[in-house]
Amino acid sequence: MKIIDARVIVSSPGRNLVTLKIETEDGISGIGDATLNGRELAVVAYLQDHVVPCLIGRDARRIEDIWQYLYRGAYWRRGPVTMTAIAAVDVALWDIKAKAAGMPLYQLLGGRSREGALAYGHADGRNLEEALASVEKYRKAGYRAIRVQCGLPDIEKVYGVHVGEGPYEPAQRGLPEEERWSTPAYMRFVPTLFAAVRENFGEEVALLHDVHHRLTPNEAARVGKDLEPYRLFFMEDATPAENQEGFRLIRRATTTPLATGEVFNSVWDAKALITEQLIDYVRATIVHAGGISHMRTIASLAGLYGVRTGFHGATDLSPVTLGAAIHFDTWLPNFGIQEYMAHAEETMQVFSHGHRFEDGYLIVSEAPGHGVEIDEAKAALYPYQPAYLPVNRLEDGTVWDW
Ligand code: EZ4
Ligand code: CO
Repeated sequence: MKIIDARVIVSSPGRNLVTLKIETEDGISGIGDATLNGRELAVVAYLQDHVVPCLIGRDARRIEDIWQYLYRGAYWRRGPVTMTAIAAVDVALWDIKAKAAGMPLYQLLGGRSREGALAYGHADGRNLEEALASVEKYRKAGYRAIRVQCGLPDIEKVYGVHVGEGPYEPAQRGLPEEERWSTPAYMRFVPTLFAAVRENFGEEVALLHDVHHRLTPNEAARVGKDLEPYRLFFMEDATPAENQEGFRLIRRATTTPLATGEVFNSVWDAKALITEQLIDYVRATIVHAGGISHMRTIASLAGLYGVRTGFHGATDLSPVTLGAAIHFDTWLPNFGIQEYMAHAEETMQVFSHGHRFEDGYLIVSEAPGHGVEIDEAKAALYPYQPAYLPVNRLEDGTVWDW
C-alpha cells in the first residue's frame, strides 16, 4: 500500500489548525493533526520540506518503521516541532490502517475497555459569582467533571478566564499580548474559590484546576495543602516540569492529586515523574508527543506505576486529535480522564466526526479509522492568520511562565 501523496492543509476556521493528509495508491487516505499553537508554520515547514519527500513511495502499513525512520533517522531528536510532525504522520497512518481493516481505531488498539471516556469541561468567570454560574451551566449540560478557573481581584486578565462572548481562547490574532500575574494574590484567592464551589455544588462533582505552570514547587505544595479539604480530582501543571525532581517536594507535602505534561513531547519528559510516582495523571497528548505509537509507550509505562492519563484537550488540539484521543481513551486500561472543550462552529464546518458527548462521557466513533474527516474546500475558505499565546509578566514586569 504505497503512499502516493501527502499534503499539509493550513486553515483558520476560528483558530489556526494544521492537518496532514496522506493518500495511498489504493485510494484510502488518512488525516493527522499537526497543530502547535503559536508555532504552526514551523511544523508546516518541517513536514513539507523534510518529511513529505521521505514518505512518498513508502508502504503506509509500516507505521512503526516509519515512526522509527522519522525519529531515529533524523538524528536530531525530540522537541515539540519534530514530535508534532511525527504525530501527524503517525495518526494519519493509523487512520489508514484502521480504514483498510474496516475497523474503528480502538479495535486495532485492543478493543473496548469502557463504555465512554469521562470528560471534563471548562467553567470560568471573572469573579466568584460568574465562576459559580459557569459551574452551574456545566452541571446542567451533564458534566460530571468540571475544571474551574477564576479571575483574581485587581488583575486584568488571568489564564483560563474568557473576555467577552464565546468560549475561552488564549491565542489571539496578531503579535503576542501580555498578561500580568501575582502569585500572592492567586494563593490568597484560590482556596476561597473551591470552598465556594463545594459549598454550592456538593461533594459528588469532580473538580479540577489548572495552575498553568506558575508556582515554585514550594508554593505548589502550599496550594495543594490548602486545597485538600475540597478533594480535587487533580491540580494541573502546578510548576514547570522541566525539573521533574521538583515534584518530589510537592508530592511529600500534599495528597491533592497531581497532573502534568500537556507540553511534554516524549516519554523522557515524564520518566522520573512516572517511575518515582510523583504524579497521578500524565497529560502528554497524541498530537504533541509523537502520535498514537509513542503515546502507547508513555501510557504503558504510566500503567506500571499506577499513573493514569488525562489527555490535553483544549481547542488548539484539532477535532482530529480529539477523535483519535477518544479511541485511545476507550481502549487504554489506565485511562483517567479526557479534557474536552467543544470547538467553534466554523471548525466543525471544516471537520466532520462520529464521536459524541453524552451524559458526561465522550462516546467513540464506530466508523472505520478515527472517524474524523476534513473538507478541504471549506478549509481553503479560512486562510492562516498569525496568532500567538500571551506572554506573562509579574507585576514588576519580570517575564514569567504563562
Ligand atoms: O493553555 O491549549 O489545560 N489546558 C490548557 C490550555 C493551554 C492551551 C495552550 O495552547 O492549559 O488552555
Ligand atoms: Co493545562
